[in-house]
Amino acid sequence: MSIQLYFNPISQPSRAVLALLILGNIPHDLHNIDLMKQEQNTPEYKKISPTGNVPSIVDGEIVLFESHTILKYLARKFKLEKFYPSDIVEQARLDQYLDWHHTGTRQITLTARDFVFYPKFFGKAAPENKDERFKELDWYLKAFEEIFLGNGKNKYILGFPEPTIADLTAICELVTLFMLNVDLATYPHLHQYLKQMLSIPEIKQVHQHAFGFTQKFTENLRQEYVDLMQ
Ligand SMILES: N[C@@H](CCC(=O)N[C@@H](CS)C(=O)NCC(=O)O)C(=O)O
Repeated sequence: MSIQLYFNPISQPSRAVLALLILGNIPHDLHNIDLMKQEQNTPEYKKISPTGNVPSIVDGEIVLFESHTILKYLARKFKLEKFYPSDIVEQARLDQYLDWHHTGTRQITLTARDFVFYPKFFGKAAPENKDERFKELDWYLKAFEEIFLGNGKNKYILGFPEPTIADLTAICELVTLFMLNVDLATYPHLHQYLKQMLSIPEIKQVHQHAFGFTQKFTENLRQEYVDLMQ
């Protein structure tokens, strides 16, 4: 039976789950939830995801929300050992990143939401503490480089030899840096990591829609982003 994925291609955690479904050759059907039309808040969808968020999945009787829960479930169910090892110590090492991600790397999306997305699409005023928020973001990006990429020593998060679910979730957030037009020269290890991850065709593929969207409304989009997505 195919996994039913409820998602939106602009949503970072949705893309992470989609990437694993594709890379893991897991049979699946896609159900696009239009966030602009508030489809995430319909009573029908809330039976699947009571938080009113994407992504969520239905696997027969099993209904799950929260992307990291879904990623671990799929990797375990389909025995995708290289994406999420069965060894509990290795799992715990990866879980460190997965937990940090929600309040760490996810700052990228929260910053893009408050300073780009809401003002542009909903006419909402950007917060006044811009300098403070961008300083905080800079701290998180440098922490990502140092702690998880070992300042360039690690090809993949925490030195795993191949991309894991930690990398799948991370890259989806990092691509959102494009919306902020951040200069990647400030983060050389992150830049290198983006190059590596986006050289995987399936990973690039899941970001095409979101990138097209970014290209449409970002003035003076940096050439380095276009190069990464070519
Ligand atoms: N921690 C959740 C985050 C899910 C989330 O924030 N999804 C956003 C899209 S990226 C959403 O569905 N937002 C709906 C809304 O804001 O109403 C996960 O990892 O799945």
